Amino acid sequence: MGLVSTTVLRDVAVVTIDNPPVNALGAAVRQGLAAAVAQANADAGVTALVIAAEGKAFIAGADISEFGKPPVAPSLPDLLDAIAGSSKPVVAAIQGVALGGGLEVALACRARVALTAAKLGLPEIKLGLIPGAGGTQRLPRLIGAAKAFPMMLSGEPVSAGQALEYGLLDEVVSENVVAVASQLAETLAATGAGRTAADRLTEADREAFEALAAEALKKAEGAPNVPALVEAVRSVFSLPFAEGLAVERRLFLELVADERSKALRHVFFAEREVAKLPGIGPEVKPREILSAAVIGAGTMGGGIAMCFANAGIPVTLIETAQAPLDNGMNRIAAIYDISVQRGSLTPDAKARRMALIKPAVGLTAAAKADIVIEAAFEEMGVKQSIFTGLDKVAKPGAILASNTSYLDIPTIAAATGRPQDVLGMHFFSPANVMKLLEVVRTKEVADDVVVTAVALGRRLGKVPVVVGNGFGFVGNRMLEQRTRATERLLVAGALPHEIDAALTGFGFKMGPCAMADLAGNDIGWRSRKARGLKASVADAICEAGWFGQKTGRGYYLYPQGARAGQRDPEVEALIARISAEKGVTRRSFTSEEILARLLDPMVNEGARILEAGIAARPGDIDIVWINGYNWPAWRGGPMFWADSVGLDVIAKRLSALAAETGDKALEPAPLLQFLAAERKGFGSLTSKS
Ligand code: 3H9
Repeated sequence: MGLVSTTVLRDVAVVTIDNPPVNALGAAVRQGLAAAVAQANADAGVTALVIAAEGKAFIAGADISEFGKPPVAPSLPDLLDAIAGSSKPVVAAIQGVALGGGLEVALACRARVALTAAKLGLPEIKLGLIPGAGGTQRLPRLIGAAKAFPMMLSGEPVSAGQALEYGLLDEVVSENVVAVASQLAETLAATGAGRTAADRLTEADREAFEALAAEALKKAEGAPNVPALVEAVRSVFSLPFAEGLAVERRLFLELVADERSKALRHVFFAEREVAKLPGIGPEVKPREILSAAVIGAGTMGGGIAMCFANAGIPVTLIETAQAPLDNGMNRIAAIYDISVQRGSLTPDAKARRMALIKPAVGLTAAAKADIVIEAAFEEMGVKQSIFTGLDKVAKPGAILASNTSYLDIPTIAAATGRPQDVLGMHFFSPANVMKLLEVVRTKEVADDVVVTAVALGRRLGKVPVVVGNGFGFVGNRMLEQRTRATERLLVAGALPHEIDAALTGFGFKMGPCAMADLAGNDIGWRSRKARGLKASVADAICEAGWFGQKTGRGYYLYPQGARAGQRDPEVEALIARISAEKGVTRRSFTSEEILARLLDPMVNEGARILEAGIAARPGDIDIVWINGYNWPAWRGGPMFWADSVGLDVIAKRLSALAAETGDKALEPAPLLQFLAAERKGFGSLTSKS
């Protein structure tokens, strides 16, 4: 059987798509559908058509991997013209999700029937696009622009019930969707009935849409597809259908070619690829996790315990003494209280979550837990003694995880007699908010432990990325390069606000100086001292006691607890003094130069991480940075960004920086050099071709 097959039942041609996993509308499906519709129209024994699908999805939309490639006929708009222009009524039988082009197929039909569990949406906005096969024109005409626009703006699907209420569906059934759709198709053929379009486009609807559009444009923050969406939908009130379609098509094609949509499409696939664990097959099943224990009730441990409680998993929060335990529990309660005050959590839900967190003193409380996550002080001796203790009390088969940010997991595991059960689970602060979870896989750890940590991460609402063991794993190892680059820039002539502005201009929420002030400059200082490292400016700021927001000053001034820092003339003078002491003649840097100097060394480190097998794929690195460090998704992550700049350009800039600073570590990594040289600089980290 091909991807599209037709069965004629009585006088209705049921055209069924079967293109696993999600029935995306790739070229072969479009061709199959076009042929089936043409054939049914030509068949005198057929009076009506049903478009149906096999599998869990009706149609998940256009095949995203085809975007940006040479077009193959028929295009989706042409196919939908054929469906909409069918002389015989066509009814969609929607048994699962109908998304993007999938919903547009259904909209081109004369009527739509769906199963109760079906969901319908136009998620193109999330890929930096707008619907491009009539969605912006047909949906407002069917349900009114005031209802259609928010669906396209949020990209979130609606339930079948909601769609019925909107008038998007004609019928919702709990079973036999194809039979019911066939019946409806026959009736439509017999009566010649059909919905009259444009009846929802009233003046009141236009006014409601314009109000929503004005608000959306205000919040668009430079996203090019929001104005495009407004323009396309607005045209339903001023242009005939065919001209509106042309407007939509033009805007869609512009957006498909835009680097920002390319980046978001890369992220879409990278997010799915990251879930595939190299060398671990589907036969490896996760261990059962019914309860957990977290060691350490500090900010991190408390946040991790909240993740479990939020997911409905009972968790024991363990400390060495009652006082820090009470502090930790109070902090958790206070965080939940803020959510209650904001209205995002009911008092009942807060009580249920608090009841799932059981405070306890002493490691023996971890005895029954299926997984124990250690979030104690970041010092090897402390971690080892905890793991030795856990080895004595934890039940056989329990997973023992360390939340360390930097330390060597095999050394921690060696403190136990069960290294096969030990791995890293590195959460990001605040742990109850940040999506990233680095799952650190050692050579010794059992595959099912890795699979369990990943599955658990998803249950906790995280994006788990499996990484190899090595100082700072993926995220912090690259962050360290950015931190060093910041220090170099400060000494060379840039000021904190200039460095931060370059990064916020790029799309980060915060630059490195503001970030350090927020996290506390003393954290990096302590870690540098422990490793015998120096950073003249950062050290001097800490020596002055300027630890950041918590002390009212750091790289910036924070008068009266202000959250946004102000330039500090004293800090700027101190930086100038350090440059002078080093004999550096300060010079000014453009934002572009600052960006290159901050990000190129990160890309270089990313290449080294790939060489060492610490990350399985470049896309994994991008997912780490987007979910753990606020790298703007529409910039695709550091590896995608490197490709968009050109690896040859980055390699050249790194060589120049290495020569200028005399720092050999800044020389382009072998992988970067190789890819930069390949095909005269067109080598790519993230492209699959
Ligand atoms: C569009 O339609 C534009 C039109 O308006 C105009 C065109 C002219 N294409 O997510 P999963 C793959 S834009 C290609 O893990 P789930 C996915 O990569 C499109 N591939 O499953 C993965 O592959 P693999 C608008 C796709 O059950 C596999 O399917 N539509 C597509 O968790 C399973 O995916 C969207 O944005 C696609 N469209 O969730 C919907 N969709 O196994 C995007 C999925 O090799 N899709 N794949 O890694 C989704 O939201 C989810 O995939 C869905 C299933 C909810 C359908």
